[in-house]
Order: sequence, then C-alpha cells, then structure tokens
Amino acid sequence: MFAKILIANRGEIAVRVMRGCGELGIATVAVYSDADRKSLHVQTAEEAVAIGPAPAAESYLDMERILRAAKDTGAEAIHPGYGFLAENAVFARRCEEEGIVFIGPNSRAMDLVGDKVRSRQTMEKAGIPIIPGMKGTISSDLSTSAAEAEKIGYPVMIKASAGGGGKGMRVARNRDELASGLEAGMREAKAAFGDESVYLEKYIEDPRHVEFQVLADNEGNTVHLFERECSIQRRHQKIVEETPSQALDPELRARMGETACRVMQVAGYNNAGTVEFLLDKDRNFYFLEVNARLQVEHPVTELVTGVDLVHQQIRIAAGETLTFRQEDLEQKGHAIECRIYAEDPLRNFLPSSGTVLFLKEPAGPGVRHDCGIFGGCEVPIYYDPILAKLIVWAESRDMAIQRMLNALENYVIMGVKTCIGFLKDVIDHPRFRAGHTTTSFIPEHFAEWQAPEGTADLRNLALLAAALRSKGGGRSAAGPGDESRAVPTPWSILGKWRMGGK
Ligand code: MV4
Repeated sequence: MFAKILIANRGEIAVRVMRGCGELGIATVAVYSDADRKSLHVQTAEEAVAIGPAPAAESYLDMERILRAAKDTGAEAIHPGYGFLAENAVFARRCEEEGIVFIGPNSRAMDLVGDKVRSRQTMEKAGIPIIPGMKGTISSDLSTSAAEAEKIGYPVMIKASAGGGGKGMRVARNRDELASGLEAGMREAKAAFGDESVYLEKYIEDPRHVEFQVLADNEGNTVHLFERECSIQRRHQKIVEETPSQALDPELRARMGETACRVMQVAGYNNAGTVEFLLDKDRNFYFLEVNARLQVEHPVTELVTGVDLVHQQIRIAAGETLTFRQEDLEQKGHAIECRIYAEDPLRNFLPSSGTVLFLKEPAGPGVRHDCGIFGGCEVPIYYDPILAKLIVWAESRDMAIQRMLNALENYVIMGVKTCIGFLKDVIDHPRFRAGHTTTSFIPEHFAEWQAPEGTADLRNLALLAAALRSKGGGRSAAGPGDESRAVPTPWSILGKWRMGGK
C-alpha cells in the first residue's frame, strides 16, 4: 500500500480524496495555485506544494509541475480527482514513465474510451446496444448527409465527433432542419474542439440519462455498483443525481449492469469508471460513453452500497484484487445529491466569486456534506464553480426528499451567490417527487425560474449583517438564547424576524 499520495486537484473533490487517504493511513500532498494558497484542500493535506499562478493551464493542468511535486515529496501515486488531468491519457502515460502510479485506468483503456467514435465502433462490434446511426463521420455535401439521414430515419441527432457535453449537438426532424443543423453543428464543433467533423444518430426522444458505476481490478474482476439517475441537468450540467432510478426494475437493472461490465471488459478497463446510457420511454437502453474518472456524483453510490469508491480506487491502484463479487453487492435505501455551485440564478447562473462571509453547513442523520470551502475563504473565478455537494441517504425516496429539503433549508452560504434556492424548488417540484423526470425536466419546468423574493433573502442578509458585526465586534457570535450579549448575533437578529418579515 502507498505511504504517500499527491492529489492533483482542488476544491471539494481534493478534500474528499484526502479524507479517503487519511482513513487508509496514507499521507497526502496537496498542490495549489496562487489563487488557492489559503484554500481548504491546502489546509487539509499534510504537505502542500505551490505549482503556479491561478490560470489552470499554468497550474492544475501543468503535468510537469505536478510530476515534479510528486517526486520532490516522495509521493508514490497521484489521484487526479475529476476534471483537469483526470482523463488525460498523456498524463497517465507520463506518470507510468516516471514510475508514479496513476490512480485511475491504464492509459490504453483511457485512449479507447476517450475517443467517442472509436469506442462506439468497438462497442457495436461487441454487441453492446448503441444508438442507431451512421458509420464514421459525415461528408460536407448535403445530398450525402440527407441520404444518410433518410437511412437512419428522422428525427436524427447531429453530434460532434470530437465532442461531448452536448456541444455541437443539434436535432433535425426533416431535410431543412438537417441543412441548418449541420451548418450550426459543424460551426460550433469547429469553435469548441477545432474539429468540425460531425456524425448522425437516431434521435432518442426525451431520454433519461442513467449511468452505471463499475469497479475492475487488475486481474479482470469486474463488478457494477448499480445505477445513478442523472437526468436532471441544466445545459448539460448535472445538478441533482440519485440512486436507485425510478425508471429501473430489477430485470432492467440487471441487464444494464451486465452490459456496463461487458463494456469495461471490452475496453480492457481497470479501476473505477462509469458507463453512461440513454434510456428511452420503451425501456430500450443505448450505450453513450464511458467516463474514465471518479465522478462528481459518486457519493450517492457509496451511501446506497456502503462501498467507499476512493478506497477501492487506491486499493486497485496498489495492485489489490476486489474483495467482493457481484452477488455480495446490494442497494440499501435511497440517496440524492445536490451540487452546490457558486452561480447567480438571478443572472442566468453566471459564475459568482468572492469571499465566503458566512457558512452554515447542513448536518444530521443521513446528511453528508462534501465541502471545499469554509467561512472566510475566497472563491476564485478561475475554476469550475462547484463549491460542495449535499448528499442525503434515507430508507425511502420520500424520506430522502424530505431530508434533502430540510438540509437545503438549513444551508446558508453568504458572500457568494449559490443555486441553493433553485435546488429547493427542483427537489420540491411535483414532477421530481413523482419521479417523472427525464432530461427535458429542467428545460421544460425551470427555463424561466426566478428566486422567490421575500424573507429568504432578507433572512440571509440578517445573518450576514450579524456575522459581519460579530466578526468586527471581536466577540464570537453567541448562540441561541444569548440575547443579552452586547454583540448582535444571527440568532438575536433572527429572533426579531418572524417568517413573513413582520
Ligand atoms: C443523445 C440524446 C438523444 N439522442 N443522442 C447529451 C450529451 C452527451 N452526453 C450525449 N447526450 C445526448 N445524446 C441521441 N441520439 C440525448 C442526449 C442528452 C441530452 C440531450 C439534450 C439535453 C440534455 C441531455 C442530457 C443528457 C443526454
């Protein structure tokens, strides 16, 4: 087992991985940019190495700086987290060359699954259900494309070959829409990926996005840890995830899980990975892609299966074999995750930065908060705006929903704008409560969402005023029932507030 691991990431995932290392008795090394000098992940690790200025390209994406930090501190392995270099096969190879263990899949498997067109072809050959579509990429002239589209049958989806995350995607329901969709799709693909090539697939109407967590050790033992329902997305960004999915029954779950394991075996994959599927209203599922990293939403799987995925990643990377078989794994209860982003819902979810003036974390039975911030820390503008994840577990989905709403109600972040208010309305929505949510749920029901005016904001402002005053007044904020204290506190101010602002 490793004695020391370097975490090549920042924010909540770096803190979470450090916690996993600490539980295994492994020392941790943080790397940080100038903007993150005082951040939580730096304070959490035993050692910390500055790797450059704020821009990610000069710090968290600088492979040689990170490798140098690992060698200088004697770290035997690097955990990449998600984003940054997590799915960069060149970095995985550089680690292998330097004799440093990359905690993730081998670089050959990463190359294969990272190439959407190549992995589609590989999976089709292996009999994995893929979305019906054309071979290779489209030629530019319309008549050939139109012939391809006729063969597939409208509606068709235009997709960027180099793409992902929905960039360059267009739906075409007829030849006219195909012409305009191809033009727009190729232009967007060129701008986003420097590669305008696109291909056509059958458009799956209003699908669910269901993914399966897989673990594979270096001996080829492969298991799935069931599904995650990820259909609640805003502009291809997942915001709420849960497991089990309301759309699966045991038979469909077993078929999809077995398929996910087969995808990973065909890809020669090892370590943790996720197989993404689209599920249509007739219970047909189609392979979409493999995510060769630990996902943001991994905690819901951990809460329902009792398996710590970071521990498993580290053990597999250290050469250990899985200690459980598929039949040993089961889902218990229900888990829901809300992603807490520093975004301003009143300004079209524009990223928000600044100082966290006040943080009140949700807590209680079945409440997990994977958090990358603390009261007083800076939220820089340079990186992905995820601040934390709020995850709940309960015996039933209805209880998990109630627990999540209570937790969101008791979650206060002052100083930067967040999507907490938006999340409350999503979780409380009748369609969510009923489990009737596909990928069209947010666009259809929250396109014009506005934060409810009124006490919530005023309440938070009262908290902020008190927090600032108690910070300035030199006396710590008193708890409830200390109204007599000189320094006004959130509680003393709130005591005068009754909901409704009377
Ligand atoms: C599709 C699709 C429907 N039909 N492909 C989204 C990004 C990438 N993960 C693939 N995605 C999709 N591919 C076909 N042929 C639906 C999605 C999709 C989606 C599309 C629009 C808006 C939100 C979406 C969320 C998940 C998946």
